[in-house]
Amino acid sequence: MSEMLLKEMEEVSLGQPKEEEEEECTRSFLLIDENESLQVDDEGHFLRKLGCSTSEGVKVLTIFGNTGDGKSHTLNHVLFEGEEMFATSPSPASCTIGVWAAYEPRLGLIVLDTEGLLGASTHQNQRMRLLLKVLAVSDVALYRTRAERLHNDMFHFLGSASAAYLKYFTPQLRALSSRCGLNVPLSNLGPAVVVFQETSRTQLLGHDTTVPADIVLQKRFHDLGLGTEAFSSVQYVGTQTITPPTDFSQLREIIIKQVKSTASRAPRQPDIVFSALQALSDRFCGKSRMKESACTPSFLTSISPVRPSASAATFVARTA
Ligand SMILES: Nc1nc2c(ncn2[C@@H]2O[C@H](COP(=O)(O)OP(=O)(O)OP(=O)(O)O)[C@@H](O)[C@H]2O)c(=O)[nH]1
Ligand SMILES: [Mg+2]
Repeated sequence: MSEMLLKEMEEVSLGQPKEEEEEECTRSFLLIDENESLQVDDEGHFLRKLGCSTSEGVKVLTIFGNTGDGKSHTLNHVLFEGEEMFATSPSPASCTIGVWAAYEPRLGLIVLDTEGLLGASTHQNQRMRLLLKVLAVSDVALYRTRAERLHNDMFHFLGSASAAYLKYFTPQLRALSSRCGLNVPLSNLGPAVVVFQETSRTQLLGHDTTVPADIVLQKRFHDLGLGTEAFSSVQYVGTQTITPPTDFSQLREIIIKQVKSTASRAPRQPDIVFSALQALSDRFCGKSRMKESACTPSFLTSISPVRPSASAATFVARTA
């Protein structure tokens, strides 16, 4: 099945990497700019920038969270041994703009760093749509927060993302499910979410109750009337830092487990990740074509589905 589907994807001729691009593999590169424009020309260019070959099976991890909460710092420490793979900054202005990419070869992991939420951008809908597109190609979505108590904005972001994911990708997921004879709920095909909270003064979720933290998290979604059906799992990892440095060991352990797990999704060829991103970029553009209703998150109303089958590659690729 997967071979047949893979034949639908174009063959990529890699050629010799250019010297300047070989050097770039030690740093992340801008994959999608703040205007949602892909910054690589084709699959070959994408692979050269990442420094990985088309034969390697990869997964995708993307980090989300509010600006300045340490997303880039977390990726550097959890996945790149503290190397400044993703730029960080002590400046009061947002640091990461758009979506940046790097490759972790030992895990076979494409790592995406994103523009922070609640930043100064005046294009909130555009940013949300950009984040949703990268969520759609992700196997693991990491949400980083330094809130001493979990704020509703995180639940609203994840709940809205789940709703949008289901709304726009359910037909493709159903088609894939029946074509592949998968006897699993659709949610098993969505990304796994890991919420990473770091506190300094407050106790972690689940500390003062016998109820596990993951269940406490689910209850918050429920109480806010938000669903997480699109996600294959929603897991909580907390660490309290009284004296720095931050202990990332539990987070790293859980991420490695998620990346290595093939329970709901197997690694796929990296060029397919690019094809899926390109298809999503073509399909979802900025012109508003949908009517807004009271219960529709505003960013959804600015998504324009143009070619209904275009993003099927993402889901096809996930089970290849
Ligand atoms: N020592 C220490 N510094 C941290 C930690 N997390 C973040 N920082 C610092 O805090 C500043 C902001 O962190 P970033 O990783 O740039 O934050 P960000 O979430 O990526 O911000 P945006 O890119 O603007 O969305 C940087 O100077 C980091 O070095 C941490 O756990 N320990
Ligand atoms: Mg950053």
